[in-house]
Amino acid sequence: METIDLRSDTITLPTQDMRRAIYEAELGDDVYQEDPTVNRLQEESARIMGKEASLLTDSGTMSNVIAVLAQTRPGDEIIVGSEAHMLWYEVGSASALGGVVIRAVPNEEDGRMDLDTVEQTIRTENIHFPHTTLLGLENTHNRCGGAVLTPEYTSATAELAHRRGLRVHLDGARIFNAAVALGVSARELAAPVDSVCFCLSKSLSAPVGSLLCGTRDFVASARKWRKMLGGGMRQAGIIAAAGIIALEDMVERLAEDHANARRLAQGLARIPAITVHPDRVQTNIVMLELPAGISTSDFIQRLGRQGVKVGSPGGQRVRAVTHRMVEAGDIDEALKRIELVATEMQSEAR
Ligand code: TLP
Repeated sequence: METIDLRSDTITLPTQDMRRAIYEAELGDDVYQEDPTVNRLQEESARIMGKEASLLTDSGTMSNVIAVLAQTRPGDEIIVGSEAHMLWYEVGSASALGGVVIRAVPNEEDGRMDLDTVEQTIRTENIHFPHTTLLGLENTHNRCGGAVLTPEYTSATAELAHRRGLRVHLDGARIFNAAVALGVSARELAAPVDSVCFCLSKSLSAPVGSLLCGTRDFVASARKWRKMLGGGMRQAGIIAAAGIIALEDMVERLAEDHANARRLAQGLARIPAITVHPDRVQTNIVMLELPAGISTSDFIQRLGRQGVKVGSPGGQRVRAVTHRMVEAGDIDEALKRIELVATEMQSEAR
């Protein structure tokens, strides 16, 4: 039985072209900024995002914490959505390493935060209060089921933040999914923000890496913070080489992953034990909900024994992510196996 792995798009393996590019990459010591392949990737990334400069980091997590370290001071407060990756899945790094207080504003189901609530959450000047100095956005929004933020929403949010003296960081781990879904450029989505990061290693299929983009001064400071975190790499061109292929060849095909996610959601909607909203599926993430009588961890284990791997963001919710290594036929096969397990478990629960 072939395994269908829908846990994350991070599981994608490098393509043959990437492996060839890695093999042939021209290399140098990137701590001296002498790796030509890293330099090329960074220049290209900055151009694509419409920023002055960019920096290759080890991971999305590293980019996000560097964005905080470079734009805040210990004791500051930062605002992120209540479902933000920076809040849930980054081991508290912004607080532990950056010494900042994290304030969460509720995320709507579509990944947005209500702007009046954001405005009320920003601190005024008061001897007792920390300074609110950074606002974090996420596009696409992971825990909100891959929801996209439009350029208009991003502009309105950044305009509010800037008016109140905050900088804005965009966690664009999957910004190209958002760009493809909306039919706009990543540059348009990133234009209103001060810093933006995106990942090479998720739906773009490269093995490692994230790019953190912003002004030249910001990137110079980010480079220093990256060194402090131990993220100064040497012949990192072997990573960058695959990243360049990712940017050239892997963006347009994301529409296929989105179509497969819709196909999955539509199929799931026909399974009585499962609640899903196909109309909310905008990119490559599908969130489904199990009834109270079915244990999420048992469901995931039993499905795993049927050769379908999925994950859970908590509670009764299950997450399935489409990517380059699953095709429409795999989605149909996964649906059959999911139906089998869900129907069995529901009848046992009665
Ligand atoms: N997300 C991973 C897990 O950490 C949950 C996944 O499988 O989706 N920002 C966003 C929006 C992300 O979804 C992720 C990874 C990151 C940042 C962190 O990237 P990495 O894994 O490169 O540190």
